[in-house]
Amino acid sequence: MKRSAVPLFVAVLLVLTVLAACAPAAAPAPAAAPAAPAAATAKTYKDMTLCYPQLGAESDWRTANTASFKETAAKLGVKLIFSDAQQKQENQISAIRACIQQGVNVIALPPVVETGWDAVLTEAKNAKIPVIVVDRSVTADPSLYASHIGSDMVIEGKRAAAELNKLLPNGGNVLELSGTTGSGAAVGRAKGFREALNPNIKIIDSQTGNFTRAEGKPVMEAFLKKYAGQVQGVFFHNDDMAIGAIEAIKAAGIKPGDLKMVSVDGTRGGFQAMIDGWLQADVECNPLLGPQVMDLGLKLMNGETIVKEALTDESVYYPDKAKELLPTRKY
Ligand code: GYE
Repeated sequence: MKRSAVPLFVAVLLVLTVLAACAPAAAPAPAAAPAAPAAATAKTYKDMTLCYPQLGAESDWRTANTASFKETAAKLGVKLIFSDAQQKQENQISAIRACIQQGVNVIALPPVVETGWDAVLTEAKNAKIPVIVVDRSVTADPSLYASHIGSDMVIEGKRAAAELNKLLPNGGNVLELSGTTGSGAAVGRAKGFREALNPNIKIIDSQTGNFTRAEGKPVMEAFLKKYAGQVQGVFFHNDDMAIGAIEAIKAAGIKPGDLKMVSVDGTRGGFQAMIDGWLQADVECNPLLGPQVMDLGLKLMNGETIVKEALTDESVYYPDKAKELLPTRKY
């Protein structure tokens, strides 16, 4: 051991000297680490935990909306914290509080009703968690949320009125099956409908069917008993209530087209009701909001400014194209 130690030392020294001689002479040490380009530090979808306290599972629209969030999150690698509030605001509020506790990056809130959000939105703001209001609107001060993305419910109501104006050129009596009381969707649709309806068309009654088939049917049954022979048209705030009501209408012996009927959503069920002659028009309301919300969420995480109000581009569907379009419908 002792004898070989010296030659080995000499050999190592020799190798090091040769290496030093071969090394490029003027390789200046970088003065300072260059600033990392923005893209390298930017957050990606994989960094995002998104809270989505869904309001319920009351309609086909809602089912499609839920699927859009779940599928988009899975595709992009976003961690989704999903819950179903069963149409109860207090459940949505507790779900939001749980998400604040967990320190999520973004909360996307589809509010079941418009009012009563100030306290929990303030809590989120204090915790520095941005909230994107999705689908229905809130009455809270806009400084309490980052953005609202969804449909213009007033325009949808106006579109429905324009259809009934065409369907009942000589006027008449119409009924309204409205959505969940106090929801942005029901408030907006009712408002737009009244603003655009011709003065010769009278809304003789309006009752809520809570956006469900189960509640739409008995409301229609009661209407048909009360107003037998006095009604020419119906405005449904969504397709599910229309589908429930159509059962009651059929049972009453009324034939397709006897009543002029217009609905909102443009679900497959609504398309089938147009094909079967029950609905004369279906105002589109697009539930596939997952991609847009996650895009806005990511922008917020990266400190970018986003639009305060993003309204979905929508149209009206009619029976003449319903058969052709039904197979292409995604919800
Ligand atoms: O029209 C209805 C659902 O808020 C736009 O809620 C949404 C409405 C939709 O239950 O079907």
